[in-house]
Amino acid sequence: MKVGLWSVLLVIVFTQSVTCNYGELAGHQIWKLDGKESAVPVRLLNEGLLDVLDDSAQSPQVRVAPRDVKKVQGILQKEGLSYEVLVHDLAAHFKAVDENERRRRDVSEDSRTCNETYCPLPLTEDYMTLEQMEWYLQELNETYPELVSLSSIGKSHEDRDIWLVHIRSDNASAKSVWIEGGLHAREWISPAVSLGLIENLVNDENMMKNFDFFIAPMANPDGYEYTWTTNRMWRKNRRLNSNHNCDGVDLNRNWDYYYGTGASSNSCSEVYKGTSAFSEPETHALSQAMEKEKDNLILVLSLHSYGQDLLYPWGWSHTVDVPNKAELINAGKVFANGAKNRYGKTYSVINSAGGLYYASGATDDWAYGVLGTEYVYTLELRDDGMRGFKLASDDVKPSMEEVWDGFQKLLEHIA
Ligand code: 0X9
Ligand code: ZN
Repeated sequence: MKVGLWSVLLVIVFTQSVTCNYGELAGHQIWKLDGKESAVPVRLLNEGLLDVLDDSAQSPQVRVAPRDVKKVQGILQKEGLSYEVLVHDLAAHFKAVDENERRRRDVSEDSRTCNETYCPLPLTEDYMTLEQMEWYLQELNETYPELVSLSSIGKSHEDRDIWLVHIRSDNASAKSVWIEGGLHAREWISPAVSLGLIENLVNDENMMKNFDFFIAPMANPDGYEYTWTTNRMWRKNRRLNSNHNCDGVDLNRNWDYYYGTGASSNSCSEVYKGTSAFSEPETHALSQAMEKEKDNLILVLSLHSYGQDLLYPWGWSHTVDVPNKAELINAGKVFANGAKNRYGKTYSVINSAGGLYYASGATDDWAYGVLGTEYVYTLELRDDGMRGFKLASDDVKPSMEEVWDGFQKLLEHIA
């Protein structure tokens, strides 16, 4: 009897702890819009009226908060755009998805809990909490003292460390590769794949012959923590803006290159650019650390989700081409072919602004335009829209594997 009661309580505690990050999403709807060519979704995104989830798809999917449903309906009607409601209540939808996942995997809260001496590190099997990631990085540092150095390159708005992993080459003329993960909080697959790349790299001597690697797997720790505790769909950092109804800055609109031309000045927007370029401690820390390596950098890869696209610059303009556009497409296809081999997933090589949407102040444009790095991409990871940001944990391992495959081919090509 006692055992029975405990199991009921444990299930309740577990269910509550994994679903409390949906509270703010009650009544939020997901709509599929007609009209890929329309500029309306991005206009409404800038105005803070909706959240564009995947604009590369044939029919863009957007999230609309209950307070904005009527207003957005009216605007779409006026613009002659139709839509279909895919999800009526995102909180209820996510709970149902979790319930299925829980039945399938029988995850226990123990698999997430660290104590002073032990921390479970699922790595390829599940998304890790921030605590688990930090534990993993410390262990990595201790296990490979010759090869790896771990340093904090700065602090987030809420005073968390932004970690940089340096995996050293013993070749003095090696070029450097920079990988950024987790800039957008809800894109959980991004830090997961970044850690997967680290794990593969430290076990592969070949790659170190030609390249030095700098990897910041968790560029937005406050936002990530917030997606675990409070709002699973949080994208921005945790800056408290002067308008307290709407906090956060989009860290991929805050870099100092064509800052503000394709971003929002409205703090309620998911693409709010902040008060000035590099106003945010996270982008400030990342850019300073990148500057130090700039003379040697050959590749900058910023990991995001979702869409399965490899985006090349520019993002600030779709009429101006980068000088080495043909080679970026060529090398991008080498990545995509490599990534397709194992599981048949297609990654499309497209221009940021033309193929996705016009947006400035992102890591990629800054690395290309200011640092002058030759190969620069934003990689939008799995999936193609079925699960979106709520990608199941059984996608973690195959995502890591296919990106590793593509990444190796890309580096062979660059070398
Ligand atoms: O909008 C973004 O910041 C990226 N897409 S995401 O869905 N992960 O938010 C794409 C950024 C592409 N690069 C530029 N526009 N410069
Ligand atoms: Zn992103």
